[in-house]
Amino acid sequence: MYTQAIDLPQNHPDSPVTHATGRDLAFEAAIADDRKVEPQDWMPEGYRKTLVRQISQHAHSEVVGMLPEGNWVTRAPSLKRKAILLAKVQDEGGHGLYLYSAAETLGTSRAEMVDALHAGKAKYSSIFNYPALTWADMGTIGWLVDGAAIMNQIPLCRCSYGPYARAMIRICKEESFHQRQGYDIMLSLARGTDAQKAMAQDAVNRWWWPVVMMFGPSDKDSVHSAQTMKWGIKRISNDDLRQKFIDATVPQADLLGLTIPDPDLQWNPERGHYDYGEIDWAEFWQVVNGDGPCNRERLAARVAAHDRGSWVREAATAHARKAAIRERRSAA
Ligand code: FAQ
Repeated sequence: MYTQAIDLPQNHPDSPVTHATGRDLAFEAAIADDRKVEPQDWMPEGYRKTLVRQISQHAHSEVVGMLPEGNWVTRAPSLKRKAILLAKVQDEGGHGLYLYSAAETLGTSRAEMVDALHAGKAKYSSIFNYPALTWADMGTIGWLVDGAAIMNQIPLCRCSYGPYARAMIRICKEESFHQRQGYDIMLSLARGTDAQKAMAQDAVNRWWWPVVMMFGPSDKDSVHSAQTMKWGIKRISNDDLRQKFIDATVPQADLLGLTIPDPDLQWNPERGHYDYGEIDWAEFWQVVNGDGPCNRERLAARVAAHDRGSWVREAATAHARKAAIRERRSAA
């Protein structure tokens, strides 16, 4: 699917210029008819930049998101849980790779995107700047963080940009397993000893509000939503997704016998939704702007992993160069 990246997008600086109005109209028609925009199609520069921003941030989130859970692989309480967690963390790495590939079809290289992350210029999801302190955090991350990620990502399967939409279909299938494995951990803890139930409740208390914030600023403060919704990238607004997530999650918490740490949470029969309390936006922006509990630690871990892997990249490049020389020689 991503071999399309080797074609030049139509508005690449090296592409021949064709009739501007025709290109605009073709793009507008594709959006209006809900057809996919593909890498070879002409697209406005703003559309391309927006996609690179969102897809690369998404890829970085998947890769940084491996850290809180990766930290628990050696401490999983059984071989079965260890194997499941290992597979989950590996899946998140895979999601990062599909997404970097999808972003590369827009004419930006993975090296550029990774450099921007390491330089602190590119964002990744606020949620991964919170610490995973106990085994119950593995259940809560799967249940709530993956649950929120799915809620946000299902509409992205209908995104107007083909490579992103197609990557999201596979990612969402895997995320739904992740959510269920998290809920399964929570069920075991909630049905366990008093200490296990208390551990589960403590994890929910710490993760609930950061997860609610994960959907992004409220619609009135979301700078990109209006345009990205016009372009069919985003299909549902930040606040609407947040509400859908809360409505879906409260009954799941009830089934576990766990309390959601929001005294204002209550069913509103007129709205047909749960009302919920005030979000601490100051905390959200502090974390987004680099000053959350684990921002420095997360970035340092990614930079160190990248540096430690430089010999692998060098060896792979040298191997590819030699293979190409051998192929040329045998063809001559
Ligand atoms: N954290 O105008 P908006 C996962 C920024 S994957 C940090 O509303 P937009 C899987 C936003 O970038 C989780 N920054 O922006 C997993 C913008 O700043 P900019 C990641 C945030 O793009 C599970 C500014 O605020 N998912 O969890 C956040 O229309 C378990 C203004 O905001 C995606 O990336 C935030 N939470 O809407 C992995 C999904 N929210 O760029 C491991 C794709 C907002 O101008 C373990 N992305 N900002 O500098 C999206 O759907 C959108 O980009 C939003 C933000 C909804 C995140």
